[in-house]
Amino acid sequence: KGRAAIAAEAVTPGADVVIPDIPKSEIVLRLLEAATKDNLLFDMLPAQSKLAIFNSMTPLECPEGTDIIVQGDKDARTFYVLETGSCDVYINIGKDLADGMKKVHRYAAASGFGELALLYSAPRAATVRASSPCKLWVMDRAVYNVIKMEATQSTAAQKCKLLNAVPLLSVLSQEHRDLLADALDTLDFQDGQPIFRQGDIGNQFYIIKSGKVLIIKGPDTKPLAELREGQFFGERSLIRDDPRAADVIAKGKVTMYVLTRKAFEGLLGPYEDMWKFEVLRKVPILFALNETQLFELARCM
Ligand code: 1OR
Repeated sequence: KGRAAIAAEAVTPGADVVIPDIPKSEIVLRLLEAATKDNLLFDMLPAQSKLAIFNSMTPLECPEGTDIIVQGDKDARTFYVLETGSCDVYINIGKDLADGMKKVHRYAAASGFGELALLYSAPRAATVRASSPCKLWVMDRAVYNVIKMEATQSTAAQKCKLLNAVPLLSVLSQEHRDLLADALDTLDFQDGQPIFRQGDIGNQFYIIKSGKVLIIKGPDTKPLAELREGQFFGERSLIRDDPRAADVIAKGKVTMYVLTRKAFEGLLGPYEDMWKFEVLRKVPILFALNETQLFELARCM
C-alpha cells in the first residue's frame, strides 16, 4: 500500500549524498520511533534502515513564531520530528497567501510532520509554525532516498536468493522468479502465533524466509509436520478453493514471504503440473520414483 505511493526518485546509489552519523540516545530513539510509527514514509522499512535514518537526523532549534514549513513550497527536502515544544498547522483556504490562514491542528512533542510533500512529490500542503520555542530532529530527503533504495535492493536480492533455492520453482524462468520476488510481501510472526487456522478461508500463499512453522490438524496437538526456511504452504486452499485444511503455527520467531491470491493465481496458478507434482511427491507409495518420473506422472493426471 504505502510503497506504491512513494514517488520514485532518480537517485544514483550513494552518489554525493553524505549520510550524517549522529548516534542517538535510547530516549531519543524511542521518541523518533513513536513519532514515525504510523507514518507512511517509514511503512515497510526494515528496523535496521529506520535506525540508520534516525541516526542521520540533525538537530534544529527554533524560536516561537518560526515557520518551519511554508505551504506551497515546491522544494520540500525535509521531514521533522518535534522533540520539545509545540507547532501549529495552518492552511490557506483562499486563492493566495494574503487570504488568511486557518489553524487546523496543533502538534505536541513526539509528533512527526512534513511527510506529505516527500511521499507525493507535491508542494507543502500546510504551514507549520512553532507556537513555542521548539527542539526538532530533521530528516533529509536525499538521505532517506538512499537508505530506502538500499533497503529495497537488499530485500529484492534476499527474495531472489531464497526463490532460486526452492526446488518446486526451478521450472520457472529467472524472469518469472524475479516477478514472483517482486510480488512478495514480508510478514513477521511471534512464537505460538497462528498464521492461519483450520477452516479459515485461504487467500494467501506463504514461503518461509526464516524460522519454522508447525502444521497441526484436528484436536491432536502433535504436529503433522514442521516446515523451515525455503519451504512453503497455503497453496492447497488457493488451488482448490477449499478452506484451510490445518492450523499453521509459528515455532519461534518466523519471517514469511506472502503472496496474495491474485498474485498467486497470476504467477503460479497456471502451473498445474507443478502443483500436481508437489502432491505426488508427498505420497509415500511413490517415494521410489525419481523427479522426472513424478513429473511425467503429474502430466498424465
Ligand atoms: P507536508 O510535507 O505537506 C506540511 O508539509 C505538513 O503539515 C504536511 O506534510 C503534514 O505533515 C502536516 N493537511 C495537510 N497537512 C497537514 C495537515 C492537514 N495536518 C498536518 N499536516 N490537515 C487537513 C486540513 C484540511 C489537518 C489534519 C488534522
